[in-house]
Amino acid sequence: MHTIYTDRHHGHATDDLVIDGQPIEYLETPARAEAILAAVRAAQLGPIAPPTDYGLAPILAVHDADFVTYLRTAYAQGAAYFGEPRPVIAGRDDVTSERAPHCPEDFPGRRDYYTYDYEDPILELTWDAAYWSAQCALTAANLVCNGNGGRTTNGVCAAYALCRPPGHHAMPDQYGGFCYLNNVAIAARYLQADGPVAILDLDYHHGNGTQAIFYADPAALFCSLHADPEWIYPFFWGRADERGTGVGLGLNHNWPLPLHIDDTAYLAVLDEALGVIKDFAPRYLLVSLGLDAAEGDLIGKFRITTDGFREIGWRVAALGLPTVIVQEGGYRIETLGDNAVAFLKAFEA
Ligand code: Q9C
Ligand code: ZN
Repeated sequence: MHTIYTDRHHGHATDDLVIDGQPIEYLETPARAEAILAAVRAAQLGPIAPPTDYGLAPILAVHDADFVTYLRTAYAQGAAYFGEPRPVIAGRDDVTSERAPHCPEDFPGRRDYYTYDYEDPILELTWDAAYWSAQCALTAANLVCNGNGGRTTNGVCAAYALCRPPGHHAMPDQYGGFCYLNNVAIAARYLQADGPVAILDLDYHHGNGTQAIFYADPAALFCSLHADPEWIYPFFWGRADERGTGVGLGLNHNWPLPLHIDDTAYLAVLDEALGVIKDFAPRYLLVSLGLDAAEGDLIGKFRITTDGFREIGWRVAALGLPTVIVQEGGYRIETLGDNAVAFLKAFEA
């Protein structure tokens, strides 16, 4: 299987970042992607290739143009406003479900309008990292729709986008949850030119951005297994009764799960989701591969083992669909590589 990767994410790094005199702990680090890359290389999964540049058009097919302009210019706007360059971080201190009816003209107003979160920094090279992360997903999508991604033993085409920063929390016009551009949604919208798509979100957190983007879309099925948002980020989205709207009604499926769920219980729920995807019979499948469902994750509290990820890989591959696998979260550096490779190798077998 091809892996699409670029080191353009390195500039989006908060190492040694101090904000208002306080060092910040930000677990979405370059070391995450590097650990997965090293494991993919060691396991000889297949060619590792850089992304092709598909430009802004496929990004603007998902995200609001003014939001994209803001992301591109926020760092410079902040530097002009503060009189010195510094990380742009929202002025609130918690996640919000509120969406203001109006976007302010001034910098701090726009800054807080375009995120629902509070801890994600926009650094000098954040836009660059987010842009190329999205291009990784698009490049993997192109390999799959052209049939060049490498085939599994049952003849199905699949490719892996080693994206960083992740994407599934990014809304059409708001960033949050370590995510700026919704990589999986950008790839999915692109592939919809060929027919309906299904998105299976396995990240520990609910994929609220992806859900929002396709909520009224009759050509996209969204299935997400995640920690119950009653307790866990993103809190305001991810309940089982969120089923889609209008012509998309019935095509959104959430499985909020108890903390500390183990392989056996998780796999039983996964089988339900796979049944829903099978019935929908999409042209393509996209997997939001979060590895923060792993046992011992620094943020997630599930107990999925490396054997569990292998079994998940087998079962998803058994759908026999051309598949784009997009990296999302996962924060325990020590096991990220093993779990990614367990899933990806199993997917190929
Ligand atoms: N101090 C993804 O996994 N809150 N995003 C974490 C830890 C945000 C996770 C708080 C969690 C976002 C892609
Ligand atoms: Zn996550």
